Amino acid sequence: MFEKLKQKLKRVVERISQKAAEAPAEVLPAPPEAPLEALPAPPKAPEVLPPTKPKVLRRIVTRITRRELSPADVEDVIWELQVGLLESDVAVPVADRIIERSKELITGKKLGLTEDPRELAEGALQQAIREVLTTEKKVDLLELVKAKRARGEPAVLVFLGINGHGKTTTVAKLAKYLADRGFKLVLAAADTFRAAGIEQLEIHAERLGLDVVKQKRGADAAAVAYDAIAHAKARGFDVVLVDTAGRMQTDVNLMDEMRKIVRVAKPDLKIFVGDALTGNDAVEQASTFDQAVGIDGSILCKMDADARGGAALSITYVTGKPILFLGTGQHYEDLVEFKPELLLQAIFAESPAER
Ligand SMILES: Nc1nc2c(ncn2[C@@H]2O[C@H](COP(=O)(O)OP(=O)(O)OP(=O)(O)O)[C@@H](O)[C@H]2O)c(=O)[nH]1
Ligand SMILES: [Mg+2]
Repeated sequence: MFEKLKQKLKRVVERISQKAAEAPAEVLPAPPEAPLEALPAPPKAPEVLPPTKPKVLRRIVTRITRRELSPADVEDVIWELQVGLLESDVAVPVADRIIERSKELITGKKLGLTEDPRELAEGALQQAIREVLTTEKKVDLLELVKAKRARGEPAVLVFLGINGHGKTTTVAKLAKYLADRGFKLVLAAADTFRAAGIEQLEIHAERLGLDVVKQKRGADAAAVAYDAIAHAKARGFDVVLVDTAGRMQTDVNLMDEMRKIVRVAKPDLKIFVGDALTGNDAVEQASTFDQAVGIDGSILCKMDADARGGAALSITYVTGKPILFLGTGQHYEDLVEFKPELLLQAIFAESPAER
């Protein structure tokens, strides 16, 4: 993951530190000469030397040796960053934001001679990327489920997205994740549209030993979700996971069906499931689904196969909604709770060959 971006960021850090090394050190101006007649009488030589004032001295030393990168220095280097971000399929507004923030954080920072400009540059890039991966509104799935359980209600999660991007697999992975943590749950086979959509979910339910609520193919998907919620309430279950049909944002009927599912099920979370391999498309799709029903967060699948990482870097900033999990493979356990630091580590960690 992030192969291209990693190389570019490394070069950016290198070049910024070169620039910092070339930047002229700041030199203290000479004190203004006092007019002759105003010269005070020379002080009497003290009998004992006054104690040195290390703080003052240190301040003078650092003032003399401080270097600073100008906006021009950074501008010269930043296009490398821009190329790296765009080649990695980072969405344009996100790339712009990362670049602006990096510039802000790097320029005007004063560096003492002993400070490592590499650390300054890398710290600034990390901070800029961390910011686009962080949302004000957080979603804590386990807390949400526990809070609903305390109220005696099941938490309802609806999974939405384009055909084949990983919804059903993610429902199964998340079902295992929640079951492993002691929650009782039911799956709703609300993909009544695609042939074998119901069977696919049933196979997962059987393997995981879970209940699945279904109707016939072609049935009203919202009714299936409704039944599953009733099933969970009747049995005191904690969570309902609603799998839905894949749909293109251009398919008016299926988009209407999705709105109906949301109206009827009143989910606690509407989760967009995207395919990281589709890069910028996944980000645009998430925005369209957000406009249609207001998503609460995303899960990005197929991160294991994604060399560029652009969708993962962009989707939070563009939608303003957090990534909840990353799908990292085709097994039930290939689901990772998302934290911005995870991606930062993946981007900035040195590969074993570099160490
Ligand atoms: N490598 C990898 N493959 C995944 C991941 N998540 C899902 N897949 C695969 O992607 C394919 C499609 O997954 P599904 O879960 O059927 O996708 P869907 O969104 O439910 O598809 P529709 O029901 O047709 O809309 C399957 O072959 C999955 O095994 C992942 O994180 N990594
Ligand atoms: Mg499916």
